[in-house]
Amino acid sequence: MQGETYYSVRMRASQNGSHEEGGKHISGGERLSTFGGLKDAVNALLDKGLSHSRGKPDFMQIQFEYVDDPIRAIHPLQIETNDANSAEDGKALATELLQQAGVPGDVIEKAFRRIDEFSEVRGAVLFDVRSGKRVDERKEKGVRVSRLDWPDADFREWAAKRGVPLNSRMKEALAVATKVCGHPAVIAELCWSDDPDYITGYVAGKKLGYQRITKMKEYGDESGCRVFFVDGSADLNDCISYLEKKPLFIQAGGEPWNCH
Ligand code: WAQ
Ligand code: MG
Repeated sequence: MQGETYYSVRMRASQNGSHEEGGKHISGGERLSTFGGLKDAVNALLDKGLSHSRGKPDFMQIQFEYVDDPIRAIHPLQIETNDANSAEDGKALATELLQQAGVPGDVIEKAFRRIDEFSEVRGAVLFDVRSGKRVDERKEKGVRVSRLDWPDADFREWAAKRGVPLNSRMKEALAVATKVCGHPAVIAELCWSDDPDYITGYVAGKKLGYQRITKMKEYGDESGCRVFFVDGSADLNDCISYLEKKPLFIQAGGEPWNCH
């Protein structure tokens, strides 16, 4: 990967107009690609946005741009799967795991109380573990983790070694969580999909790893969330710029996750 030139490729799709016009968010995606791989990357993102369980988009934007920054490769977080019998169980388990990662109980409660509002955001919400307040000031846009990718051959090898199914959604989520937890200001992440046909979610943390939770909501429910619990006394501009701009590959043979 070293020495090659890479491009950040991003897609967003919505229905009933663009996101700016108040359209419904359908799908988003991000990749890192060589020049030669651009056609495949754009096509993969086009497919992702066109065939989505949240609906048919009438607005889509796909763009690529040159990445003028060396790209590091880091090792994916450890993964574990926790079974939950109901959405209620799943949320209780998520609360426990977030606490284990160092998020105070009252802060978790405050975040859960605002979860409907956060589910309207098309990126992630940054939530301060000190004040129990949202601190990203990005409104319905949120913070979108970009400039990351996990080369497929490496993912396949990683999955085969662990007997993990080749689930592209898990691959993407684990890549996001690994990048997110790589920043020192991030204490933990809470996420579940806004897709009505996917009910597994996760809590992730540096030491905790990527803890999947098999049921976080009911089938048919179109509300998801992505909350990054951060230490509000840290430099949050640095954190946001890392999440949006710092290019990163996930690679089984890469550096340990705790680098930045
Ligand atoms: N950066 C920030 N926020 C994002 C990003 C990103 N790159 N991608 C998605 N989001 C936010 C956004 O608000 C979405 O509405 C929400 O997260 C859910 O995104 O089996 O599929 O892509 O191990 O629907 C987790 C479990 C699946 C996977 C999560 O999320 C597994 C999922 P989705
Ligand atoms: Mg989604």
